[in-house]
Amino acid sequence: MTDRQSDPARQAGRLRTITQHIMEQQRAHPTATGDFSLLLGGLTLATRMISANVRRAGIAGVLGTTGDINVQGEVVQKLDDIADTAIRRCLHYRESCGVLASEEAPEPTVLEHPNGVGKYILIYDPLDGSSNIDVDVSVGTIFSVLQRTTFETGKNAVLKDVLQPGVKQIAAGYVIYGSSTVLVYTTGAGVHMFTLDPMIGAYILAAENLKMPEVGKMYSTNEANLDSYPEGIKKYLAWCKTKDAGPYTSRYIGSLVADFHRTLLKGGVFIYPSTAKAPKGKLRLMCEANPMAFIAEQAGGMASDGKMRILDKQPGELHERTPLIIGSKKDVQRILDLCEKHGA
Ligand code: P6P
Repeated sequence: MTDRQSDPARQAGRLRTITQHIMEQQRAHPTATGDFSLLLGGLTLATRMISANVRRAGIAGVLGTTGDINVQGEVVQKLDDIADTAIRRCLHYRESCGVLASEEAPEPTVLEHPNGVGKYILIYDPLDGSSNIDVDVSVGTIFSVLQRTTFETGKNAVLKDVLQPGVKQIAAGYVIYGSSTVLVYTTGAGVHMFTLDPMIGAYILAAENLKMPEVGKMYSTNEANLDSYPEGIKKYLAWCKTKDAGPYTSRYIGSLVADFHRTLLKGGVFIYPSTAKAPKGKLRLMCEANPMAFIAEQAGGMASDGKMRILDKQPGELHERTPLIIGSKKDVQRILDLCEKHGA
């Protein structure tokens, strides 16, 4: 290696953008036609727009609510609307995208293109954790990509096409708008992480093939709901507090993307089980649990609803909720064993 090549500055200067990385991933799929890169390119553009808005929220007059209530029965934050609009605007003309299914909208939207309907379905939560925006807690965009199985455009046919189990995802990811804007995604060939450089507006590769620690020392759950938790979860949380366990540390931010991102990097487990207030769980199967489960499994972790693998669940409706136990394999397995013995 010549001096120049070994020069750290030169090494440090080597960078790979997400666009390049997606193209490389695309080439790894022999049947790939570039359509997939077209879709992900539109999505990364939208998240750059969302990041710019989130970072100026307090001065751009975009804090607070629109006064509307969404299909989830939640008050819509102004930034929810801005994020959803950004994604729709950036994906509308990407011919590979045929259907948009937003957490903010009651039904999927079919995108008509001159050459017909695109082959991909994008399911997304435009801004998860948005109730935390006004207090400057990290929020995020979560996305899941499926392939259309039929190209019928009738409302029921489209919905049937969208309601596929998580195991059918061809890509999933999230962007966390935190101390920096970080994008994590998988196409089934490992989990890769990028940091947005605001100076040049490009996502730069930070880490490839991320692996979740096999066991962690952190659990993440809203213990205010403990009384109504399933018995198996209660037993696990009690164990975490014992000397035998270490004990564990509790960390809960109340923003799924932030709690999951920490679990991915540091290990441990995030638990949102059924509660008295949310008997079927609070988190959405298709736009939250499935994408995070795909990433977790690609990073060597696990994701379950307490009884079955998240990715095997057949959705019955677009905005279906699910309990979610996700994180390090050994932690999740310990919970599942206790749930089997004491009740999930
Ligand atoms: P709780 C945010 O509203 C969210 O949908 C997830 O991002 C987060 O994990 C969860 O709800 C927090 O719910 O009931 O603990 O406030």
